[in-house]
Amino acid sequence: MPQLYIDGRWQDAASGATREIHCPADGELVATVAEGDERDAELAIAAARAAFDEGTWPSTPGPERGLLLHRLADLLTEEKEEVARLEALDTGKRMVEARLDMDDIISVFRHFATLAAAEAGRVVDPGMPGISSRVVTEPVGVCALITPWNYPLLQTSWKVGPALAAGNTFVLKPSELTPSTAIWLVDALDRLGLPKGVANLVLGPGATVGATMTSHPDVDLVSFTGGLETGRGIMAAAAPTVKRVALELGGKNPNVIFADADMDAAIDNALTAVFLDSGQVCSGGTRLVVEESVHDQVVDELVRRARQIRLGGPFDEQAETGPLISKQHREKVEAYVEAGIAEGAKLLVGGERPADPELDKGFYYLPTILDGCTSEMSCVQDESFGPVLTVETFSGETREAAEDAAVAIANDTIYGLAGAVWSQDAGRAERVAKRLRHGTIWINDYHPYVAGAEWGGMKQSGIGRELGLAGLHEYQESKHIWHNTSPARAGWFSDDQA
Ligand code: TXE
Repeated sequence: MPQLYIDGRWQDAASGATREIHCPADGELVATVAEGDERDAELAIAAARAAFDEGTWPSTPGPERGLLLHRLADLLTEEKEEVARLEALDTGKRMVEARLDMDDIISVFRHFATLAAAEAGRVVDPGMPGISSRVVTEPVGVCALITPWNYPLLQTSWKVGPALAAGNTFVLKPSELTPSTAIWLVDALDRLGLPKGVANLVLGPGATVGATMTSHPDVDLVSFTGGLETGRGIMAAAAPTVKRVALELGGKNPNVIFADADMDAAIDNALTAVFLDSGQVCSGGTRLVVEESVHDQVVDELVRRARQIRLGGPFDEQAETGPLISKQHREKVEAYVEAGIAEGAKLLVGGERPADPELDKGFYYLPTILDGCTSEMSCVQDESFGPVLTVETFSGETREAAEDAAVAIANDTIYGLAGAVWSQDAGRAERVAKRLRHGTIWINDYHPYVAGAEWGGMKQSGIGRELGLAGLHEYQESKHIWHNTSPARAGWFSDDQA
């Protein structure tokens, strides 16, 4: 079956090229999909442009757009098990995680469905008789949506949900490694009767399909989630035509544990923070920043627990986390750990592939902890995107000095996506949370999020916000309409004829 979806039609790549998708857990062939290039991207952009300029979707009333998103959520609810299976096979993640992702995606579509129906604009009172002034929102236009491989459909829903809610048309390019659930998504939109040209799907490499989408003059907005280097390139590619750009570029997220924390909860959550999904989470708590007086207690327990983490594929019910996405990615993580050790970090556990021969066919890597780290080390500053925890220690003579020391370490990064603070002193936890320069802060928790709250990064973690209200506004233009109901001469220039 062809898998590019352009102008309401399924088609093969113009070149006829295909790509094999293999499960990272065991190397099994999962699918063979079309591999598009610049020509396919051009066709898709033209279809999205025409659907925006001449089609009905941008002017479809908000409640109707919301209804379509509710029906999409219903369809995903019905087909959840199959879609979770597609996601698990492409990514290698466990079914239990893929099912949770589906629940999150359903709530994301419902969130934007509700916002689409509620969007009302606002009236401004200029204080002048006969003048009505109001601010209305309109869709931005053609959106280029580019997504990564770690949470393929979830990250897509954060973009497709608001893009459709606001009345835009789009071209979607998922990661070339994980296309299956994007194919399901556009097929679902087709079955729900979305007008042709509104949703378009082009599979293929970033360097060709992605580059066309981010530089093409007919694209109005680029929303990208992925790596920092790619994000910098996309911003530059979008600059000549001054596109709107929304970027989510990962993080180097501090998990700060004070000595007065609930230790049992803090330690258990520190494991989830970094080792969930093998560390392939942009908001993962990869930097443990722990008060010196409890360092040994915390780190000894983390090492003991990390040794017990069971690795396995999507359908292994005993597994607690899965493989890395690819051979290249595992090599990158290995190089990162080696560099950390060379710079003086102390390897406490992991640092190698598992010995279990059953895991040989997958890209597995053991949960790894590096102690004695400092801010200058590359393993502390660079994103590994793997199951690697670095440990830094702080102390202070006084309560304030300890807080200052923790905050200084936690903010010493070019990133600013997420972080956590653990303390049973609510005042301290709030003070520190306020001072952390990261877009999401958990207090005495790690990882949960809700579709109603904004998500995104400060500093080089990105531009703009997804989810919440701001996540819809990224996809909207504001227009001010000034209406004079009693037109009269401006009277500014003299009129000799009068
Ligand atoms: O991501 P890329 P990669 C981080 C993580 C990882 C690193 C590299 O640190 O190790 O990024 O991963 C498309 N124009 N994150 O190489 O390249 C590409 O096809 C337009 C963090 O897999 O950023 C894919 O669809 N598009 C992250 C998407 O960009 C281009 C999640 C992401 O790929 C392009 C994943 C180009 N020139 C990795 N080049 C997060 N923030 O959650 C590539 N792409």
